[in-house]
Amino acid sequence: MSDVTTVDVVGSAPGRVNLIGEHTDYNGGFALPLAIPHRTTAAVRRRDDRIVTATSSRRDSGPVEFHVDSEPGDVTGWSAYVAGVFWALRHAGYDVPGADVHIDSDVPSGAGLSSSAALECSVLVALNALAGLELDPTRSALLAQQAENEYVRAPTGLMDQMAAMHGRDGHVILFDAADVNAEPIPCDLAGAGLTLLIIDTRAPHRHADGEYGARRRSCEHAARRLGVSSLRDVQDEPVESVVGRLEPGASGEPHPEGTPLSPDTPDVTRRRVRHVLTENGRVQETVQLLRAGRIRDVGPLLTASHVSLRDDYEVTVPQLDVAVDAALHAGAHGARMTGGGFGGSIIALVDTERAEAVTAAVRQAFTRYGFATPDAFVAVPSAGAGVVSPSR
Ligand code: GAF
Repeated sequence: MSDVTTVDVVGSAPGRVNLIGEHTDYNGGFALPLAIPHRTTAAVRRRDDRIVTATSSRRDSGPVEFHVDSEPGDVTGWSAYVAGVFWALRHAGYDVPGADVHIDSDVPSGAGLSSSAALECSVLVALNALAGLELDPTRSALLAQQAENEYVRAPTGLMDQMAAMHGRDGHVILFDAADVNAEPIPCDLAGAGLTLLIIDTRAPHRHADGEYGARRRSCEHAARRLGVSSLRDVQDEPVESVVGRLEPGASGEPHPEGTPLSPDTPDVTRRRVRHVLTENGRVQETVQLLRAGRIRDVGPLLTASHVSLRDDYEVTVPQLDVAVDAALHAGAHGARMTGGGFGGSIIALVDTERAEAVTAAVRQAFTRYGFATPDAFVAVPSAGAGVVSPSR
Protein backbone atom coordinates (compact mmCIF):
# COMPACT_ATOMS: atom_id res chain seq x y z
CA MET A 1 0.00 0.00 0.00
CA SER A 2 2.57 2.56 -1.07
CA ASP A 3 0.00 4.84 -2.76
CA VAL A 4 -0.86 7.27 0.04
CA THR A 5 -3.71 8.82 -1.95
CA THR A 6 -5.76 5.68 -1.24
CA VAL A 7 -5.27 5.69 2.53
CA ASP A 8 -7.65 7.20 5.05
CA VAL A 9 -5.11 8.56 7.51
CA VAL A 10 -1.35 8.74 8.07
CA GLY A 11 0.02 8.75 11.62
CA SER A 12 3.58 9.90 12.23
CA ALA A 13 5.76 9.54 15.35
CA PRO A 14 9.40 10.37 16.08
CA GLY A 15 12.31 8.44 17.53
CA ARG A 16 13.89 9.90 20.66
CA VAL A 17 17.12 10.36 22.51
CA ASN A 18 17.22 10.76 26.24
CA LEU A 19 19.27 13.78 27.32
CA ILE A 20 19.54 12.43 30.87
CA GLY A 21 17.58 10.30 33.36
CA GLU A 22 18.32 6.69 32.42
CA HIS A 23 16.69 3.63 34.01
CA THR A 24 14.69 5.96 36.23
CA ASP A 25 11.26 5.74 34.55
CA TYR A 26 10.35 2.30 35.92
CA ASN A 27 11.45 3.54 39.35
CA GLY A 28 8.92 6.38 39.44
CA GLY A 29 11.69 8.89 38.66
CA PHE A 30 12.56 11.65 36.23
CA ALA A 31 13.80 11.55 32.62
CA LEU A 32 14.52 14.28 30.09
CA PRO A 33 14.10 12.89 26.56
CA LEU A 34 13.61 14.76 23.29
CA ALA A 35 11.95 13.72 20.06
CA ILE A 36 14.35 13.63 17.09
CA PRO A 37 13.70 14.44 13.42
CA HIS A 38 13.72 10.76 12.39
CA ARG A 39 10.14 9.51 12.11
CA THR A 40 7.95 6.48 11.46
CA THR A 41 4.70 6.79 9.51
CA ALA A 42 1.72 4.44 9.53
CA ALA A 43 -0.52 4.83 6.46
CA VAL A 44 -3.85 3.26 7.34
CA ARG A 45 -6.87 2.30 5.22
CA ARG A 46 -10.08 1.06 6.86
CA ARG A 47 -11.32 -2.47 6.08
CA ASP A 48 -14.77 -3.83 6.81
CA ASP A 49 -13.83 -7.48 7.42
CA ARG A 50 -12.10 -7.21 10.87
CA ILE A 51 -8.78 -8.23 9.31
CA VAL A 52 -5.55 -6.24 9.70
CA THR A 53 -2.74 -6.45 7.16
CA ALA A 54 0.65 -4.97 8.03
CA THR A 55 3.40 -4.20 5.53
CA SER A 56 6.67 -2.32 5.92
CA SER A 57 8.90 -0.73 3.36
CA ARG A 58 11.84 -2.02 5.46
CA ARG A 59 10.78 -5.66 4.95
CA ASP A 60 10.85 -7.58 1.67
CA SER A 61 8.30 -10.14 2.84
CA GLY A 62 4.60 -9.84 1.99
CA PRO A 63 1.86 -8.57 4.30
CA VAL A 64 1.42 -10.02 7.78
CA GLU A 65 -2.30 -10.69 8.29
CA PHE A 66 -4.11 -11.05 11.63
CA HIS A 67 -7.56 -10.61 13.10
CA VAL A 68 -8.42 -7.30 14.72
CA ASP A 69 -9.11 -9.27 17.93
CA SER A 70 -5.71 -11.03 18.02
CA GLU A 71 -4.37 -11.90 21.47
CA PRO A 72 -0.80 -11.69 22.86
CA GLY A 73 1.25 -14.48 21.32
CA ASP A 74 -0.77 -14.63 18.08
CA VAL A 75 1.53 -12.25 16.18
CA THR A 76 5.30 -12.12 16.63
CA GLY A 77 8.21 -10.21 15.10
CA TRP A 78 7.99 -6.55 14.00
CA SER A 79 4.25 -6.70 13.30
CA ALA A 80 3.55 -7.62 16.96
CA TYR A 81 4.04 -3.90 17.70
CA VAL A 82 1.22 -3.11 15.24
CA ALA A 83 -1.02 -5.94 16.49
CA GLY A 84 -0.27 -4.87 20.07
CA VAL A 85 -1.71 -1.41 19.47
CA PHE A 86 -4.95 -2.88 18.05
CA TRP A 87 -5.07 -5.21 21.06
CA ALA A 88 -4.42 -2.45 23.63
CA LEU A 89 -7.15 -0.25 22.14
CA ARG A 90 -9.70 -3.05 21.98
CA HIS A 91 -8.67 -4.30 25.45
CA ALA A 92 -9.41 -0.77 26.77
CA GLY A 93 -12.88 -0.96 25.23
CA TYR A 94 -12.35 1.11 22.07
CA ASP A 95 -14.05 -0.02 18.90
CA VAL A 96 -11.26 -0.25 16.32
CA PRO A 97 -11.97 -1.53 12.79
CA GLY A 98 -9.82 -3.79 10.61
CA ALA A 99 -7.29 -1.94 8.45
CA ASP A 100 -4.45 -2.15 5.99
CA VAL A 101 -1.42 -0.62 7.67
CA HIS A 102 1.74 0.35 5.81
CA ILE A 103 4.82 1.35 7.82
CA ASP A 104 7.66 3.53 6.61
CA SER A 105 10.49 4.77 8.80
CA ASP A 106 13.85 6.49 8.89
CA VAL A 107 14.32 5.88 12.63
CA PRO A 108 17.46 3.72 12.81
CA SER A 109 16.52 0.38 14.36
CA GLY A 110 18.72 -1.28 16.99
CA ALA A 111 20.37 2.09 17.70
CA GLY A 112 18.61 2.73 21.02
CA LEU A 113 16.57 5.54 19.44
CA SER A 114 13.19 4.01 20.25
CA SER A 115 12.14 2.77 16.85
CA SER A 116 9.64 0.53 18.70
CA ALA A 117 7.86 3.41 20.43
CA ALA A 118 7.84 5.37 17.15
CA LEU A 119 6.15 2.39 15.47
CA GLU A 120 3.56 1.91 18.22
CA CYS A 121 2.79 5.62 18.47
CA SER A 122 2.49 6.13 14.69
CA VAL A 123 -0.10 3.33 14.54
CA LEU A 124 -1.83 4.63 17.65
CA VAL A 125 -2.32 8.18 16.39
CA ALA A 126 -3.50 6.86 13.02
CA LEU A 127 -6.11 4.57 14.66
CA ASN A 128 -7.08 7.34 17.07
CA ALA A 129 -7.98 9.50 14.05
CA LEU A 130 -9.46 6.66 11.97
CA ALA A 131 -11.83 5.58 14.75
CA GLY A 132 -12.47 9.11 16.12
CA LEU A 133 -11.29 8.17 19.62
CA GLU A 134 -9.98 11.58 20.79
CA LEU A 135 -7.26 10.08 23.02
CA ASP A 136 -4.94 12.62 24.61
CA PRO A 137 -1.14 12.18 24.23
CA THR A 138 -0.57 10.72 27.71
CA ARG A 139 -3.40 8.20 27.37
CA SER A 140 -2.00 7.27 23.95
CA ALA A 141 1.48 6.82 25.41
CA LEU A 142 0.09 4.54 28.14
CA LEU A 143 -1.75 2.41 25.58
CA ALA A 144 1.37 2.16 23.41
CA GLN A 145 3.37 1.07 26.48
CA GLN A 146 0.71 -1.52 27.30
CA ALA A 147 1.05 -2.90 23.77
CA GLU A 148 4.80 -3.22 24.27
CA ASN A 149 4.62 -4.66 27.81
CA GLU A 150 1.70 -7.05 27.45
CA TYR A 151 1.50 -7.92 23.75
CA VAL A 152 5.17 -7.80 22.73
CA ARG A 153 6.16 -8.78 26.30
CA ALA A 154 9.03 -6.31 26.59
CA PRO A 155 9.07 -4.96 30.19
CA THR A 156 9.89 -1.32 29.33
CA GLY A 157 8.99 1.88 31.16
CA LEU A 158 6.95 4.76 29.74
CA MET A 159 9.67 7.27 28.81
CA ASP A 160 9.95 6.40 25.12
CA GLN A 161 6.23 6.58 24.40
CA MET A 162 5.90 9.84 26.36
CA ALA A 163 8.76 11.35 24.33
CA ALA A 164 7.17 10.21 21.07
CA MET A 165 3.74 11.58 22.01
CA HIS A 166 4.77 14.81 23.80
CA GLY A 167 7.88 15.86 21.80
CA ARG A 168 7.99 19.51 20.86
CA ASP A 169 10.20 21.56 18.50
CA GLY A 170 12.98 23.27 20.46
CA HIS A 171 12.12 21.52 23.74
CA VAL A 172 13.17 18.59 25.84
CA ILE A 173 10.42 16.83 27.78
CA LEU A 174 10.63 16.51 31.55
CA PHE A 175 8.90 13.21 32.24
CA ASP A 176 7.90 12.64 35.85
CA ALA A 177 7.00 8.96 36.03
CA ALA A 178 5.40 9.27 39.48
CA ASP A 179 2.77 11.72 38.24
CA VAL A 180 2.79 10.45 34.61
CA ASN A 181 3.36 14.05 33.60
CA ALA A 182 5.25 15.60 30.66
CA GLU A 183 6.47 19.18 30.81
CA PRO A 184 8.24 20.77 27.83
CA ILE A 185 11.43 22.64 28.80
CA PRO A 186 12.93 25.06 26.23
CA CYS A 187 16.32 23.90 24.91
CA ASP A 188 17.69 26.21 22.20
CA LEU A 189 20.84 24.33 21.29
CA ALA A 190 21.46 26.23 18.04
CA GLY A 191 20.99 29.58 19.79
CA ALA A 192 23.73 28.56 22.25
CA GLY A 193 26.07 27.51 19.40
CA LEU A 194 25.75 23.88 20.48
CA THR A 195 25.02 20.61 18.74
CA LEU A 196 23.75 17.43 20.37
CA LEU A 197 25.42 14.64 18.44
CA ILE A 198 24.04 11.12 18.35
CA ILE A 199 26.65 8.49 17.62
CA ASP A 200 25.23 5.04 16.93
CA THR A 201 27.97 2.61 17.97
CA ARG A 202 26.31 -0.21 15.99
CA ALA A 203 27.29 -2.55 18.80
CA PRO A 204 24.98 -5.58 18.78
CA HIS A 205 22.44 -5.54 21.64
CA ARG A 206 23.64 -8.54 23.62
CA HIS A 207 21.46 -9.77 26.52
CA ALA A 208 19.53 -6.49 26.38
CA ASP A 209 16.10 -7.90 27.25
CA GLY A 210 17.20 -10.20 30.06
CA GLU A 211 19.54 -7.66 31.61
CA TYR A 212 16.92 -4.88 31.42
CA GLY A 213 14.46 -7.11 33.30
CA ALA A 214 17.17 -8.00 35.82
CA ARG A 215 17.83 -4.30 36.54
CA ARG A 216 14.11 -3.74 37.09
CA ARG A 217 13.90 -6.67 39.48
CA SER A 218 16.91 -5.41 41.45
CA CYS A 219 15.28 -2.02 41.93
CA GLU A 220 11.92 -3.54 42.85
CA HIS A 221 13.63 -5.80 45.36
CA ALA A 222 15.50 -2.84 46.88
CA ALA A 223 12.27 -0.83 47.17
CA ARG A 224 10.59 -3.72 48.99
CA ARG A 225 13.55 -4.02 51.37
CA LEU A 226 13.30 -0.30 52.06
CA GLY A 227 9.59 -0.71 52.72
CA VAL A 228 8.48 1.63 49.91
CA SER A 229 6.54 1.05 46.72
CA SER A 230 9.17 2.59 44.44
CA LEU A 231 12.63 4.12 44.80
CA ARG A 232 11.05 7.53 44.14
CA ASP A 233 9.71 7.39 47.70
CA VAL A 234 13.25 7.68 49.13
CA GLN A 235 14.46 10.28 46.61
CA ASP A 236 14.52 13.10 49.15
CA GLU A 237 16.71 11.23 51.65
CA PRO A 238 20.53 11.43 51.48
CA VAL A 239 21.67 8.80 48.97
CA GLU A 240 24.27 7.20 51.25
CA SER A 241 21.76 6.86 54.06
CA VAL A 242 19.35 4.97 51.78
CA VAL A 243 22.17 2.82 50.46
CA GLY A 244 23.33 2.18 54.03
CA ARG A 245 19.92 0.80 54.92
CA LEU A 246 20.55 -1.90 52.32
CA GLU A 247 23.68 -3.17 54.11
CA PRO A 248 23.21 -6.77 55.26
CA GLY A 249 21.86 -6.62 58.80
CA ALA A 250 21.43 -2.84 58.67
CA SER A 251 18.91 -1.40 61.06
CA GLY A 252 16.14 0.76 59.69
CA GLU A 253 12.89 -0.25 58.08
CA PRO A 254 11.99 -3.85 58.87
CA HIS A 255 12.01 -6.07 55.81
CA PRO A 256 8.37 -6.78 55.02
CA GLU A 257 7.11 -10.33 55.25
CA GLY A 258 7.62 -12.28 52.08
CA THR A 259 10.46 -10.13 50.72
CA PRO A 260 12.07 -12.46 48.18
CA LEU A 261 15.76 -13.14 48.12
CA SER A 262 17.71 -10.58 46.13
CA PRO A 263 18.68 -11.54 42.59
CA ASP A 264 22.01 -9.74 43.29
CA THR A 265 24.65 -9.54 45.98
CA PRO A 266 23.98 -6.74 48.52
CA ASP A 267 26.81 -4.66 47.03
CA VAL A 268 25.29 -4.88 43.55
CA THR A 269 21.84 -3.89 44.86
CA ARG A 270 23.32 -0.86 46.63
CA ARG A 271 25.07 0.27 43.45
CA ARG A 272 21.87 -0.09 41.40
CA VAL A 273 20.01 2.07 43.93
CA ARG A 274 22.82 4.63 44.06
CA HIS A 275 22.59 5.02 40.27
CA VAL A 276 18.84 5.57 40.28
CA LEU A 277 18.88 8.12 43.10
CA THR A 278 21.89 10.10 41.83
CA GLU A 279 20.51 10.03 38.27
CA ASN A 280 17.22 11.56 39.41
CA GLY A 281 19.27 14.30 41.09
CA ARG A 282 21.17 14.91 37.85
CA VAL A 283 17.92 15.29 35.92
CA GLN A 284 16.74 17.93 38.38
CA GLU A 285 20.08 19.80 38.15
CA THR A 286 19.92 19.63 34.35
CA VAL A 287 16.45 21.14 34.34
CA GLN A 288 17.61 23.99 36.58
CA LEU A 289 20.52 24.72 34.22
CA LEU A 290 18.26 24.64 31.14
CA ARG A 291 15.78 26.98 32.80
CA ALA A 292 18.69 29.34 33.54
CA GLY A 293 19.77 29.19 29.87
CA ARG A 294 23.06 27.46 30.84
CA ILE A 295 22.91 24.58 28.34
CA ARG A 296 26.69 24.23 28.01
CA ASP A 297 27.00 23.59 31.77
CA VAL A 298 24.85 20.46 31.41
CA GLY A 299 27.90 18.68 29.91
CA PRO A 300 29.50 17.41 33.15
CA LEU A 301 26.14 16.03 34.31
CA LEU A 302 25.90 13.97 31.11
CA THR A 303 29.36 12.57 31.71
CA ALA A 304 28.58 11.80 35.36
CA SER A 305 25.47 9.97 34.20
CA HIS A 306 27.59 7.81 31.91
CA VAL A 307 30.04 6.96 34.68
CA SER A 308 27.15 5.94 36.94
CA LEU A 309 25.58 3.80 34.20
CA ARG A 310 28.98 2.20 33.53
CA ASP A 311 30.13 1.57 37.10
CA ASP A 312 26.98 1.34 39.25
CA TYR A 313 24.23 0.23 36.85
CA GLU A 314 26.58 -1.75 34.57
CA VAL A 315 24.62 -1.32 31.34
CA THR A 316 27.40 -0.06 29.07
CA VAL A 317 29.53 -2.04 26.63
CA PRO A 318 33.09 -1.24 25.48
CA GLN A 319 31.86 0.54 22.33
CA LEU A 320 29.77 2.97 24.42
CA ASP A 321 32.65 3.66 26.83
CA VAL A 322 35.18 4.16 24.03
CA ALA A 323 32.81 6.50 22.16
CA VAL A 324 32.21 8.63 25.27
CA ASP A 325 35.92 8.83 26.10
CA ALA A 326 36.86 9.73 22.52
CA ALA A 327 34.16 12.42 22.33
CA LEU A 328 35.33 13.96 25.63
CA HIS A 329 38.99 13.89 24.52
CA ALA A 330 37.99 15.67 21.31
CA GLY A 331 36.40 18.51 23.27
CA ALA A 332 32.76 17.51 23.93
CA HIS A 333 31.30 19.34 26.94
CA GLY A 334 29.80 16.05 28.06
CA ALA A 335 28.83 12.66 26.66
CA ARG A 336 26.87 9.63 27.76
CA MET A 337 25.17 6.50 26.55
CA THR A 338 21.48 7.07 25.84
CA GLY A 339 18.57 4.61 26.09
CA GLY A 340 18.59 1.19 27.70
CA GLY A 341 22.27 0.44 27.01
CA PHE A 342 24.02 -2.87 26.18
CA GLY A 343 24.72 -1.36 22.74
CA GLY A 344 23.02 1.47 20.88
CA SER A 345 24.02 5.13 20.86
CA ILE A 346 25.81 7.81 22.81
CA ILE A 347 25.04 11.51 22.79
CA ALA A 348 27.70 14.22 22.96
CA LEU A 349 27.10 17.90 23.66
CA VAL A 350 29.56 19.84 21.51
CA ASP A 351 30.24 23.34 20.23
CA THR A 352 28.78 23.24 16.73
CA GLU A 353 32.14 24.00 15.12
CA ARG A 354 33.61 20.93 16.90
CA ALA A 355 30.89 18.50 15.73
CA GLU A 356 32.86 17.11 12.80
CA ALA A 357 36.09 16.81 14.76
CA VAL A 358 34.34 14.96 17.59
CA THR A 359 32.64 12.58 15.15
CA ALA A 360 35.98 11.95 13.40
CA ALA A 361 37.69 11.28 16.75
CA VAL A 362 35.10 8.65 17.68
CA ARG A 363 35.46 7.01 14.24
CA GLN A 364 39.26 6.92 14.62
CA ALA A 365 39.00 5.38 18.07
CA PHE A 366 36.63 2.72 16.71
CA THR A 367 39.07 1.89 13.93
CA ARG A 368 41.85 1.52 16.52
CA TYR A 369 39.72 -0.85 18.60
CA GLY A 370 38.53 -2.82 15.55
CA PHE A 371 34.86 -1.85 16.14
CA ALA A 372 32.31 -1.34 13.33
CA THR A 373 32.24 2.19 11.88
CA PRO A 374 29.73 4.24 13.88
CA ASP A 375 26.96 6.37 12.35
CA ALA A 376 26.44 9.99 13.40
CA PHE A 377 23.30 12.17 13.41
CA VAL A 378 22.30 15.47 14.92
CA ALA A 379 19.56 15.48 17.58
CA VAL A 380 17.37 18.50 16.89
CA PRO A 381 14.52 18.66 19.44
CA SER A 382 11.48 17.93 17.26
CA ALA A 383 7.71 17.60 17.27
CA GLY A 384 5.86 14.63 18.72
CA ALA A 385 3.37 12.27 17.12
CA GLY A 386 0.48 13.48 15.03
CA VAL A 387 -1.63 12.89 11.96
CA VAL A 388 0.13 13.86 8.76
CA SER A 389 -2.74 13.80 6.31
CA PRO A 390 -6.39 14.06 7.32
CA SER A 391 -9.04 11.55 6.22
CA ARG A 392 -9.83 11.83 2.53
C1 GAF B 1 14.45 1.71 27.32
C2 GAF B 1 13.06 1.64 27.91
F1 GAF B 1 12.14 1.42 26.92
C3 GAF B 1 12.70 2.91 28.64
O1 GAF B 1 11.44 2.79 29.26
C4 GAF B 1 13.77 3.28 29.68
O2 GAF B 1 13.68 2.45 30.80
C5 GAF B 1 15.16 3.21 29.04
O3 GAF B 1 15.39 1.98 28.38
C6 GAF B 1 16.25 3.41 30.07
O4 GAF B 1 16.18 4.69 30.60
O5 GAF B 1 14.52 2.69 26.33
